[in-house]
This record gives sequence, C-alpha cells and structure tokens, in this order.
Amino acid sequence: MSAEAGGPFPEDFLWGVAIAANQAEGAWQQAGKGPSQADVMRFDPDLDLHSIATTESVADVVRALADGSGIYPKRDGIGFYETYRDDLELLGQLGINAFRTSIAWSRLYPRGDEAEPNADALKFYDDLFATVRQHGMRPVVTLTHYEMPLNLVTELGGWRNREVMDHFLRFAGTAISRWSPLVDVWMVFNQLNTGLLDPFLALGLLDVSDAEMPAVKMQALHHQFVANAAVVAMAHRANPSALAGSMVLDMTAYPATTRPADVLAQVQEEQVTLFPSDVLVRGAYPPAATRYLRDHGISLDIRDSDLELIAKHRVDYLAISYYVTRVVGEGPTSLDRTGWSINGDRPNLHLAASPWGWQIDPLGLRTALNKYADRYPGMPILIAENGLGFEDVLTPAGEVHDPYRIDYHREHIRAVGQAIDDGCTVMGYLAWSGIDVVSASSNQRSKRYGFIYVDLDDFGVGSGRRIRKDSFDWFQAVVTSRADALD
Ligand code: BGP
Repeated sequence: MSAEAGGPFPEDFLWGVAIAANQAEGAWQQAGKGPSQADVMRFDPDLDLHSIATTESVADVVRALADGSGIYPKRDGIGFYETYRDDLELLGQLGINAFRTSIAWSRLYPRGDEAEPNADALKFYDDLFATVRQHGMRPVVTLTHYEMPLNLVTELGGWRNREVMDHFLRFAGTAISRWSPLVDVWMVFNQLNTGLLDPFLALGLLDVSDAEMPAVKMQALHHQFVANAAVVAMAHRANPSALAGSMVLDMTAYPATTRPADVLAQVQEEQVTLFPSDVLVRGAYPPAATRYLRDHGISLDIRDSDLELIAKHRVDYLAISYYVTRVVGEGPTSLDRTGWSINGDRPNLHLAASPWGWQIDPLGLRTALNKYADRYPGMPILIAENGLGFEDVLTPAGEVHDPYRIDYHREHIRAVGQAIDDGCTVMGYLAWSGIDVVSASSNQRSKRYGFIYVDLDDFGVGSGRRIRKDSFDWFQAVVTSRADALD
C-alpha cells in the first residue's frame, strides 16, 4: 500500500474482528441467563431479503416466548458459550490484536432488576476475557448490544423509563469493577443512533403509537445519553487510562438529486442521524435537536444534573459501524418515521449491492471518516464493524472460496488508509464478524460475514464445524503486514 512499513496505519492501530453475545453465545436459558430481545426474534423461512424483522408489541413477545415450533436462531447462536476457547484460539491465529464482543446483560442480571449478579455469568466472562488476552488480543467490550433483559422491556417499558437507566448502571458498575483489570476499551452502547430506526432492538420500546413515537424515542435516547456519561465516568474512575466510548451506525447520506430541496433534506437527515454522536462527543444537544423538540411541542424529562453529567463525561473515542451509504430526498427524517430503510429512500445507481440490497461503497467510508474529522476534530474514530454478508458455499472438498469478501475488505481498508492520509484520526478496523454468527436483522445463519465458516444452516442443522475461508489467510496477511499485503 505504501513504501513505508504499515503505510499510513499507525503501529498501535487496532486490527481485529467483532461479534456480539446475542448473535454468537446461544445458551439462552443456561446457567441462569434470562431472555433478551434477541431471544424472541424469529427466523422466517419466507423472508423478504430486503426487509428487516422487528417486534412491535408486548403481545408479540409473549407469543414468541410461548412458541414451541418457531425457529429463534439467536437462542442457540453458534454455540460460542461452549466453544469460545477453541474459537478464540482460531481467531487469534489471524494475528489480530483486538477482539470485540459484548456482555449479555441478561446473563449477568437475568431479569435486570436483581440486586446481585448471576455468579455463573461472572465466571464465564472472567474466563472469556482472560482467554482473549491469552491469544494476544485486547478485548473491546460492548456493554449492551441489542440484548437487554426482556423483563425490563415488558414490565418497565424499556429505555423510556428512567428506572431502566438505574438498572443498567448497576449492571455496568458490576462489569467495570470486575473486568477493568482485563478490559481497557469499553463501548457503552452498540449503534446508539439506531434507536431512531428500530425502537424495539435498540431502546426496548413496544406498543408505542406512531404519534407518540418521536417523543418517546427522544426520551429513551436521553436516558441512554445520561447512562453513557455515567459509564464513561465509572470507567475512568476504575482505570484513568481506560478508553470509554460508544458506537453509532454510520448513516452517511447522499442527496437524491441536486434539487435544493433534496440537498436540504440530506443535510437535515444527517443532523438527525448524527445528533446522538454530537451529544456523546460535544457533551451537549445540538441546535437541530433542541429546535426539533421545540417545533414539535415535545417536552422531555431532562434534568440539569443530566446535562451537567453529559457535558462533563464525553467519550474518549467514537466507534462507528459502516456497511452502506444512503440516498435521501425531500420527506420526513428518521426522527419522524420508524422502520429501517437501510439504503435510504432509493437505490444509488452508481453502486452495486449485496443480495440483501446493502449497497457497497468503499469510497463512502473515506467520505464518512472525513466528515467525522471535520465535525469532531481530533476525536479518534474506531471502525467497530465493517463487512459483507453473503451466502457462502462449502465445497465438497470442505473449502470456502469467498473472493467477494476479500474484495470488500480490501477496498474498505484501502479507503481507511486514504482517510488517514487525508488527516483523519482512525484508531482501528474491526471486521464484522471474524467468525460467522446469526444475522442481527434477518435472523439468518446463511447471511455470513466471517473469515471462519460455521457449518450450521438457517434451521440450526449442521456439524457446527469451523472452517477457514480463503479470506482468513488474506486477512491474516493484511493484519500481520499492517496492510502492506493488501493487494
Ligand atoms: C450491525 C449490528 C451487528 C451486525 C451487523 C450486520 O447493525 O451491530 O449486530 O449483525 O450490523 O447486520 P446483519 O447481521 O443484520 O446483516
């Protein structure tokens, strides 16, 4: 990539992979674990690949919990709860120096409101994080990744209820005091801004009418901002040199046309989708958010002490996930509508797409990184997820050839290098997902992202065997050469 070793990539750059507890661990009822949102997400064999599954009512949840015949893949994941030692050994062979996973909140606090954590869960994560270290990787730990105790959703109404914040802080306090000796990169929330799009998964909201939704989403997000600040403070108290941040889904949008109204719509959409990271990084609500509340007559329970906390405890880094770019035109922003449209209002005719319709845009990553550098000068950006979901094929010879994945990562890593040359501060690149896991949005196992194939199909049938794909050797060469071996 460059004549100098490592090219633009700094020596302490985090090269790694990322997974989440709810998509990998399984063992949903083992050793005292309680159910989370993930455990009621059903796989639909007639799935429309371009749609994103969600849950809307408490009745849906009750039905799912009682459903003995449906397939709920996240309940079993890839069996990582049992296989993590072998899986981490294999992942360690990639030569990576970072491994991101999350702690299943409902494993530590099965109902969410207990005074004391589940001792078996403490032991499990003690060993998990120690094993990550043993294989030369630094654990990057997400505190919550779409897996809150379901009881807090059905009984307390999710994050709209301030009490949920207190339960979360008890959970976070336990995690930080116990694992600070092993973990020094904390990520409080996964994709904090997806509360705008998927209120159930990200905020634990159910049975909210369309009319109420904007105000309820804003209140729930406010509680997450306060919780984020409180956890940043906790992490620093436990270890002043720990890095504490949160993550957002990058939602870089292009205007649908050069019509001034579409250009303004694109600016307004980005004000909305970036307002959560504005709060995390700048420590205050941006004008676009306060104007929105005023114009819509929304008054939230925001206390002076909340605003002080948010101002005082800002993130040390901002994590992003990057998969696609979007196209938006005149119309309501993501605050005024609920539901995912991953690529925005319409396809971008200049880009190819995966079979799931996710448009592939490496140059957009360079654009996004430059945007953050301008908006949040000096703030380190961690690419906490980037990868390609594809239905890989296991050949009769037991091999998996995935040149499309190699191309995807190569072009995105190249874009990261260019952004660093542009002057952006990038802290690391974590590929989603290192090893195949269950898809967050479609609950499929056949939407695979790993460098390691897991021999299980959408129905959970298969040997469970782990097989290195062609991309494994390629990524290993990239990481160990600090991207000199990109081509
Ligand atoms: C992000 C999530 C991950 C992950 C990834 C890919 O939104 O943080 O959990 O799965 O996207 O999405 P999917 O699995 O839906 O293809």
